[in-house]
Amino acid sequence: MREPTENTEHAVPAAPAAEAPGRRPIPRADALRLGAVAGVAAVAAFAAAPAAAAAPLRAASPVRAATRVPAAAVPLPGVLDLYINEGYARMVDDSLVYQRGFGDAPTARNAASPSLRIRPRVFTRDGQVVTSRTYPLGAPVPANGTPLPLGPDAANVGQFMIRRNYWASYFPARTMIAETGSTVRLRVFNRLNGPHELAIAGAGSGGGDLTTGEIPPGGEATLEFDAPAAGTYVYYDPTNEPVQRALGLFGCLVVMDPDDAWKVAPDQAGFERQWLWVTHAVDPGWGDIEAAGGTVDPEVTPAVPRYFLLNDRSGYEALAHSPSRAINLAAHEESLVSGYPRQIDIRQFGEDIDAGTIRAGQLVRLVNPGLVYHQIHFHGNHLWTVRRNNREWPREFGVVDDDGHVVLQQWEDVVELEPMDRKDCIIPMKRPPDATDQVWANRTTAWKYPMHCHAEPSQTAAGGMYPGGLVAHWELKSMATED
Ligand SMILES: [Cu+2]
Repeated sequence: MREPTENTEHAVPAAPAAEAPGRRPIPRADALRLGAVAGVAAVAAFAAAPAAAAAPLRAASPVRAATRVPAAAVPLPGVLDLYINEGYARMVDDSLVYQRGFGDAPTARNAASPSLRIRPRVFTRDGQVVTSRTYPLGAPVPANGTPLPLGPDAANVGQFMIRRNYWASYFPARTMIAETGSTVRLRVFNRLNGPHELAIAGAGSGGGDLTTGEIPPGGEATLEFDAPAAGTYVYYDPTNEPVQRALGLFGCLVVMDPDDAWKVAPDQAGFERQWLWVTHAVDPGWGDIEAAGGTVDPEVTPAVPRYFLLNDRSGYEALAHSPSRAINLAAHEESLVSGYPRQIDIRQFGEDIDAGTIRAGQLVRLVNPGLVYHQIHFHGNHLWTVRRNNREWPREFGVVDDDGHVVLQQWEDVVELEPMDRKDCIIPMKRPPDATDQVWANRTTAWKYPMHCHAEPSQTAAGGMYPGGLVAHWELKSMATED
């Protein structure tokens, strides 16, 4: 049931911020925009950084001997380095498509495995940057992604008692997690021939954006800021919006309170574990234009996405039906919602039953850094949407916004997700309402339900190959068998 975590792998030592002589805290307003400079001068922006020369060089990712190995920068304690790289990413039909991304290490354009997304990192309150796919750090990780229950619910046949504040959750590549009270320190290297930028939508004071500002070709920039309020954020390159984002320059920042790590936000919905679902739509035509040195003008060349990804997987790979055990395991851990049924009214956020147990569902953070409107549709259970773009929706006196959307917490079997949208939803993991007693009492295997996007083109790959696109499923487990 318990597996060793990867929490300590590649851990960066804590920045001795408090002890560093001459450290002057950077006022928040100043920290929001430290600006971009070419060369290494930006290092000076981190006044607290100890002697960089003492830190060991980080090895570049392995490449073929014939390929020139790009040099990685000397890492700084407590600072996450992001490399704006380019390369060719494999799609679900084995096509190679030109993409860009914020990677872990400098890689060449022709690298077999270009670094186009970071491994998940956690910025802790005590100043560390920890490489970890799971959070909370140190919490037990659910095998295959599925949290085991505490035990049967004696009052409700076929249902289970859920552990309170117990299980860690897995996060996909591209994720940064920041604990509230932490300071996020980023250094961004632009390795490409055009200007780029890293911005974080809605993470600034007053709900504004944070940004490095423009980073010239070959240049670097730093960005340091206090973790914003608990919530779900998108970091991305707003250059020639939405082109650079669509080419892959995006990721997610999730902010959580480490003292209350099983809630969406303070006083908000509790959950058993959480899932971060990041959608992406890939237009190979746009990639071809930029790869050839051109600049996409969306007016001249409207986007025609041909691949639709969930946590960077599509179709049979997103569904964990691929020949690769590693891909299948990652899909189960990061995307394919699973758990044991529990008696619940999800509108009672985190109702205590007995000590150590809770009535709660699972949180799905839906994020769309891509190009197209998605319609996230679940069979089996409806979802209860609690927040959009980190704003709580009301429980009563709902309103209709300027776009005609109802703003009210409600049951939804289709959750609309506009480009740059973030919605926090709870899936109850409950007995499906139309399962009769006789059927339910005789259940012996897991019940699996589809999730598919109702925007039908997103179900395809390369214009066909249905269902090769944005799909998933979720599972209500059964203790009756080892399913
Ligand atoms: Cu359906």
